[in-house]
Amino acid sequence: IVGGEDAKKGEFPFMASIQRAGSSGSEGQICGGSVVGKRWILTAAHCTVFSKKQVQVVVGRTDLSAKGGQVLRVSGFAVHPDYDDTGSSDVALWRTKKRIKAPRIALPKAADDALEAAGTVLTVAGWGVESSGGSEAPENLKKVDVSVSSDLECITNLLLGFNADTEFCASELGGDSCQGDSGGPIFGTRESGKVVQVGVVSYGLGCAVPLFPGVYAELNAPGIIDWVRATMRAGKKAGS
Ligand code: 4AZ
Repeated sequence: IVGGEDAKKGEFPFMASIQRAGSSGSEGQICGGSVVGKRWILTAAHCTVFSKKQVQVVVGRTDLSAKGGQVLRVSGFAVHPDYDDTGSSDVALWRTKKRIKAPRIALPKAADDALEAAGTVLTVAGWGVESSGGSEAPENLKKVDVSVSSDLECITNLLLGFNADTEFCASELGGDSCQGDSGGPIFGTRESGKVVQVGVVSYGLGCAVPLFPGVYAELNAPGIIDWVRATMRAGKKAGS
């Protein structure tokens, strides 16, 4: 996360860190994720670059170098069938071997489309680097507020393959998601006060580059949320 600030301990209990198996602290951090089911972690398709034996998921920790929380191995991945090399439909689900002892974040309903309107302020959290091309990732979870971009504000991302049907953009002057935040959630708050995940950190041209808002996979896009729900319903048959 570029800009923003440290998350407080326990502030985002649904956050997951996806890491190389056997690593400790932020050293093996690959991607972010979110707890969406008893055994399911939602992340980006482009985060499934290692085999299931090479990864672990850490939940229940704000400071990755601290003790506590839960370290889980995964029994399989399911990658969205429409994921392609332009980065469209960049969502995947990882099934954990054991039940996850952390609360889940709510997935969006149709009415939550309102949270994707241009100008809406959403929050993105992660353990990614703090500047474009940065090498050292923080141990403590960070968060930053970003505003949903209009289609016009996002037009520069067409150069990168932006697909307005399944993705949205969001930005903040001096603030953005960045490398290592991929797969993590961007979320907003319903009028009721309930936190709901709106998207998944996907890609961008650098981080916090003016005129290039960060790009997020849009959970409420046709074919995305349905696939997430159907995959979880299919249970352990999903993933490989
Ligand atoms: C990355 O490399 C990455 N600012 C993720 C998000 C953004 C840029 C890069 C968006 O994983």
